[in-house]
This record gives sequence, structure tokens and C-alpha cells, in this order.
Amino acid sequence: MRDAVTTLIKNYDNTGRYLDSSALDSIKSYFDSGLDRIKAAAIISANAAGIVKEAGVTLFAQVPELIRPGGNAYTTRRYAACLRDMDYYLRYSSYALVAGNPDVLDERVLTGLRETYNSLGVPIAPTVIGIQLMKDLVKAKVQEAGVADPSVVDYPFDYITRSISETSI
Ligand SMILES: CCC1=C(C)/C(=C/C2=NC(=C\c3[nH]c(/C=C4\NC(=O)[C@H](C)[C@H]4CC)c(C)c3CCC(=O)O)/C(CCC(=O)O)=C2C)NC1=O
Repeated sequence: MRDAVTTLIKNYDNTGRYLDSSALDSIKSYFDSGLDRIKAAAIISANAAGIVKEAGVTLFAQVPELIRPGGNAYTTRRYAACLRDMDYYLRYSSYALVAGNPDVLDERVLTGLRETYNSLGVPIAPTVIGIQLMKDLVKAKVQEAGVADPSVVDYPFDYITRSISETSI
């Protein structure tokens, strides 16, 4: 599992290069955005249960057939599994925000996920909606907290949705 700095160093070391200006710019931007990303992660930690719950309520209002008989989130067990998955996406997004790198998502969340979802009939499109709803809720809270550029929170959520849907957002 790697962060932005270890990933970059690994790449340069693989080819025996000194860090050049593009490497140093990217490290600088990692540190410059650091406080905002940490603030966002703290906001996620403090509000995780509420964010998952609110995104879930909105998702099931937007796509009510999910929780009707025949829907993939129908029955208490599957409803709970769906919210648990949303909680995974939120928690791992907070890790990726701190790391400034999606490696943790690839390693712990995304490997084999599409295949699992396909085999269980978990629909991808509403999952993407759920993840994007959580992103919007986090962004709103981060903005309220006075973070200058709330779009720092986008990338882990967008990375997950791109990976499971294999289409660009
Ligand atoms: C930390 C990494 C990690 C992830 C990401 C993960 C996902 C994950 N979600 C699963 C199931 C599931 N996932 C959902 C999710 C949904 N159904 C819907 O209709 C909605 C669109 C959506 C919620 C937004 C549901 C309902 C199940 C249960 C499906 C079933 O058993 O029939 C399963 C099958 C095993 C199980 O039920 O626990 C896995 C492995 N597990 C992991 O360890």
C-alpha cells in the first residue's frame, strides 16, 4: 500500500533517476493540499454514519425499486449489505485522501469487486449514484468547514466509480 510520495520515489528509483522538476512539483502539490485533505478525512470520520445514512435514504428515494421485492437491496440482510458497502467506500476514500494516492483502493476495495457484484446481481449504476451522493455530502461539509478548494475530496470517489463502471465520469 503506497502514498503519493512513496509511489513517486518508487517510479524514479526504478529507473535510477534523480527527482526532476515535475516530480518536485507533484510532491509540492501533495504537501500543499495536505491540510485540506486531512481536514476532509477528519470530517468524514466524524460524520461517517450520518453520511452513509443520508446517502442511502436519498439513493432509495431516487431508485425505489432497489428495496422492493425483486430489488437487489430488498430484505433486511441485503439492505444492510448495501449500506455496509457504502460505508466501505466512504472509509477507504478517507484513507486514499490522506494518502493522496488510490493504491489503497486498488489493493483493498476494487480487486475483484466488479466480478463479485456481477455474480450477485448487485447493480452498478445505483452503486455509482450512492458513491457520488456521499461525495457531494462530504464536499458540502468540507466547504462549510471553510476548505478553500472542496474539490480535493473528489478523486477517491471518482476513482471508485470509474473503476466499477469502467466509464468516464
Ligand atoms: C472492503 C472491500 C469490500 C467490498 C467493497 C465488499 C463488497 C461486497 N458487497 C457484497 C454484497 C452486496 N452488496 C450489495 C450492495 C447493493 N445492492 C444494491 O441494490 C445497491 C445498489 C448496493 C448498495 C449501494 C448487496 C445488496 C449485497 C448482498 C447481495 C447478496 O448477497 O445477494 C459482497 C458479497 C459478500 C457479502 O455479502 O458480504 C461483497 C464482497 N466487500 C468487501 O470486503
